Formats: sequence, structure tokens, C-alpha cells
Amino acid sequence: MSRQIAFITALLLAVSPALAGGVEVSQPWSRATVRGASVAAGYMTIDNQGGAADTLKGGVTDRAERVEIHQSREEGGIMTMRAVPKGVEIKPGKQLVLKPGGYHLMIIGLKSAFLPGETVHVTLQFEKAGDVGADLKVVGFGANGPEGTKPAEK
Ligand SMILES: [Cu+2]
Repeated sequence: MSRQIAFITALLLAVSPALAGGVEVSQPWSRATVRGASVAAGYMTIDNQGGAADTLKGGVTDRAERVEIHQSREEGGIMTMRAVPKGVEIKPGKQLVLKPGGYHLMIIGLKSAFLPGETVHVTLQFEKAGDVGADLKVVGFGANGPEGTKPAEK
């Protein structure tokens, strides 16, 4: 790749949201963790702009041992969560919002704490779009959404 093309590519990557195989990831974020914490959650909005359904199957990050997809739900006034090993399908033209109280990435076996202001790179794995990178912006402990933006709503 020539230097000029590399520069233009870098520029395009800098200005466009991550778009791969019709899947667009926006506003990826996470909360800071206390030292010694073993898990963190990842949140984001995923739009399927392709012509076919795709499935978010999981992810990987070098900051933790593994990444699972979880779903939180309230049952009898108690918030519980469960792993969703088969993944979550996103129909064409639809949006999947990972947010507190709903679907989220569960980042398990943290190798170091998530610090406010840093970004944590996660590679999402989609059935059709393949690997799609997302840089989780780490916000403060009590935050309910990425700083400076409202949590995405459907
Ligand atoms: Cu979870």
C-alpha cells in the first residue's frame, strides 16, 4: 500500500463510524472498574445496514480472558442476567442496542482495570460481517451512557 493510500485510508477510518459488511457500530462504551474487579460490561449501538440478517455471536479482547453476550432482565424485582451463547440476530435495517439493563457484552477475566478516559479495543464477531472492531470509551463508575451523548434509544 502506498503512503498516500495509507494516509487516505487512515483519514476515512478516522471520520467514518466502523462499518463492515453492512454492520455499523456506534457509541461503544464501558464503565471504569475498581482494581481487582474481574468483569466489565460493554455497551454500544449496532445497526445492520446490509440486506440480510446478521448475528452478533461474541467477541474477543486482549484485555480479558473472554467476552460473552449477556442479557439482563428483571424477574420478580431482581435483576438477573444470563449468557446468550447462540448470539443475537439483527434483521436487515434494524438496530441492536447493548445497554445497561438489556443486552451487553460481558468482558470476563479482566487482566487490568478499565480506567476512565481510556479506550478498550474489542473485536466483535458477526456471523456474516466477520470481525468488527469497537473501541469502548471508558467512562466513570456511575455513568449510564457514554459521556457527552445520550444513551442510544430505540
Ligand atoms: Cu452480564
